Amino acid sequence: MPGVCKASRVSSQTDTLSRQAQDSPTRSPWWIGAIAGLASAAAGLAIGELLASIWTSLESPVVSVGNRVVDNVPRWLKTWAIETFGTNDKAVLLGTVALLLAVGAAALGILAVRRGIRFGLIGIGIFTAVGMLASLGRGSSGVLAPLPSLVGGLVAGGTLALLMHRGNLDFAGEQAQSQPAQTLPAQTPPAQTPPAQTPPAQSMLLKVPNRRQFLGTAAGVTAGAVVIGGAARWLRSQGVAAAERLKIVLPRPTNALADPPAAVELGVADVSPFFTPTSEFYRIDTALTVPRVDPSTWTLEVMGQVSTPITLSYEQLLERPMVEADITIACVSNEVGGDLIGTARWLGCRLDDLLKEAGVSATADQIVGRSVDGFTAGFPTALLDGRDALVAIAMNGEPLPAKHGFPARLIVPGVYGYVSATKWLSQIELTTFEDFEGYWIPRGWSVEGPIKTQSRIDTPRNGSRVTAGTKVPIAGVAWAPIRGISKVEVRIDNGEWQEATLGQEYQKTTWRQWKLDWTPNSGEHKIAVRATDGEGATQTDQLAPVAPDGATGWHTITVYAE
Ligand SMILES: Nc1nc2c(c(=O)[nH]1)N[C@H]1C(S)=C(S)[C@@H](COP(=O)(O)O)O[C@H]1N2
Ligand SMILES: [Mo]
Repeated sequence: MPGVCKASRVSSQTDTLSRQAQDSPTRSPWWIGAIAGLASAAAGLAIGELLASIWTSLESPVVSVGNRVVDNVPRWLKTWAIETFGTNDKAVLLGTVALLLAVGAAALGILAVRRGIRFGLIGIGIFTAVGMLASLGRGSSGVLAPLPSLVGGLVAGGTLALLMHRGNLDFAGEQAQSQPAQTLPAQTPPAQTPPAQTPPAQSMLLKVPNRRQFLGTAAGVTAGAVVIGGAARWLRSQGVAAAERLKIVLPRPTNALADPPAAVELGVADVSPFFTPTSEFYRIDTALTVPRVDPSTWTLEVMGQVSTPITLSYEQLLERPMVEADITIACVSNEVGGDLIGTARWLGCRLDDLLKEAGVSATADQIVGRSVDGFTAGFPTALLDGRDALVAIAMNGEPLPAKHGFPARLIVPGVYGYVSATKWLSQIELTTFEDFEGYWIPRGWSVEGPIKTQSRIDTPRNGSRVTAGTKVPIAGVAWAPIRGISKVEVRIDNGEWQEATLGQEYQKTTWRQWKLDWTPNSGEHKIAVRATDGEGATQTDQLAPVAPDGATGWHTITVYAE
């Protein structure tokens, strides 16, 4: 290797000669190309991340591509991803995008080293174009949106050129193509031309790959990318900290609710608590990275078919009369027995008051919430029938966490989140169903999404073992907001339906705990549950998938008593 190093410090006048005096293969091993490609991609991506963390309205290229995937995946694939990866679906998607990018980058690097740099540059150009196009989707920040991909692409291309130059790889392709005969000497048995016998003068004429210099530069570039990427992450986390440091003092509600009666809980271990702790509250949204909204510049606009459009700052919103309401919200993608549901004490201003002030035109029949990231969800104006629909700013006594919609979101009792619960709310638009479709509607989900009556067995767990001959509580939750729950029944092994004990009646907008004591005989048992809502309608046994408007069927489990 040291000899090779010296060989690279050859003066340019010998270059022409060196091409003819070629006596070692110019073909670099594949991994040299892979490293060149990966290091170039890392440099480009790090710069893209950095730009996106400095201008928080810009998306990083990976996130842009991921977001366009999210927006365009077919319904079955989305359902499958939620089923398979649960709330990790986002990490899986971003990981997949990153992996494909890495494979592509390595392949381009190999191509560049073997066939010439222009192939690598064309490839980088294609990746850059994809990133730029992807940045133009929902919630795009306008003409600047493609900037992280564009600059990242230029940096990646420049890095590739630099690496190939430093490694003396930039002629390899030409030589290999234009003078194939030069590879012939390599086929000569080494014994006949041992390296030691090569005259020094001749080896100095070679323009041969310089591995040490190449690897040194690649290591430097990679270290730089890691540092820049780390700085980008840190910058982003500072943004969050800034919002949290604001130490928001929550306004007092005008209707301060007492705690729910203790008897809403039945004291059975392993049953969902009445209030879902915020840290365990399910999270579902299309946002690959949680929008970090600065409350000092954020505004909420009420516009569209209204007589007096309103714009509120965060401070002004907090000055409005605030009410508390205990509401169970659920996701339409919740399978029978699933856990995409939770109950919280929400604090917010009443949507009906706000809209009264704005003066909704008689022509409007849809209320659309729009998020800072472009997500939209719409529900009928008819839902403002006195129920506690809120522009919520807090849950369970704390300002909304970023992932649950800080600084404000909509909460509408009785309808699934995808038509109502817009997080990171920036606009409330009054429009018509004819004129506008919310985010999920063109993707095949139902226009209206009333929450279906459901019940779930929390304990015992499906497939678990229980002790025969001892008392085993069967317990869980049932919900039918805003109709309320009037009865829950349990059926064991196709026996009679037995009425369960219910947690104390509290509010129709929340779920109810239920339990039934059971003393199993040894053997396998099937347990099913069904609820009856406050209007006397019993949950259907008809199985329906989550799409297009929510799953139905009885949650049924199998346990083994021994
Ligand atoms: N901005 C935004 N708001 C959104 C969504 C979204 O994708 N983007 N998803 C909705 C859906 S489908 C549901 S079920 C609820 C979930 O709210 P949570 O994550 O706070 O539980 O948020 C709703 N609000
Ligand atoms: Mo949802």
